[in-house]
Amino acid sequence: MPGTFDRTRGRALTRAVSPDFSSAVSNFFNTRPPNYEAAKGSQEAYFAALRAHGTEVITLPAIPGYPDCSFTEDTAVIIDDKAVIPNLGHPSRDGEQDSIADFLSEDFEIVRMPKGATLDGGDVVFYDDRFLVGISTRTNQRGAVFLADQANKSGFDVQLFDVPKNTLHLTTVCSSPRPGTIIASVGYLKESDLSFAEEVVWIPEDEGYASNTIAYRDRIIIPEGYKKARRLMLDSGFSVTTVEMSEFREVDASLTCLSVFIG
Ligand code: CIR
Repeated sequence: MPGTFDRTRGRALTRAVSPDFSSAVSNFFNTRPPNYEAAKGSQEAYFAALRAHGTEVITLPAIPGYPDCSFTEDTAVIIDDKAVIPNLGHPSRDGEQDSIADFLSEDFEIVRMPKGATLDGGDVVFYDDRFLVGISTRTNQRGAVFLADQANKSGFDVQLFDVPKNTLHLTTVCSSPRPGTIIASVGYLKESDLSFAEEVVWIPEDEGYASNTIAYRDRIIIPEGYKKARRLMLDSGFSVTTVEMSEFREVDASLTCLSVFIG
């Protein structure tokens, strides 16, 4: 069973936007109250973009009382035939993972994290032979080490990062769209952090939100409205699709947050 790491992106596990979306956690961007209807429209456009690239989109219903439940990336990390189910790092979100675990138990061995360890899947990026794992306000040392141990057992290396305090997750400031390539935001990660990568595409800090991408070989999805980032992607040989993400940005969420790829 292939996982996120092989970039097949055959199936995406997603969840409908919560009707309580206006109460979603927002610790960083937060310039205005988020709008439920607009977020629903954005999510539809996002699903259409995934489908246009060949992904089957599976959408679970929203969970009452969990305004952030559409950010399924945080609720599971797929490593080969295992699904590591974390304890989410924000108390208002812990619990979202339970029905995800039920769903995934059909196809994956479920590995639960011990009490006291926390991790959001948004702190995990797969790069070729290794998992990059961020320690952040959501992912604690125990959570990162637990994930690292699971990845090592499956034969993958792990590189730990300290996620800068002025951003939410590792995926907020970098992604690996194709083998050998990392896209990273200036001002958050340093060249020395990424010396293992064959190619790093640096996105200017004022467009750093566009360092979070989803790609299918040389076809990449980026958020709408980031002209410099778009130019850089084209120059790096990608064809580009954009999705309007401003509603999700208000609550610190990026493109990858809206899915966990499960095959
Ligand atoms: C939160 O603060 O948890 C949500 N409002 C946003 C989560 C974004 N998820 C992600 O980056 N993987």
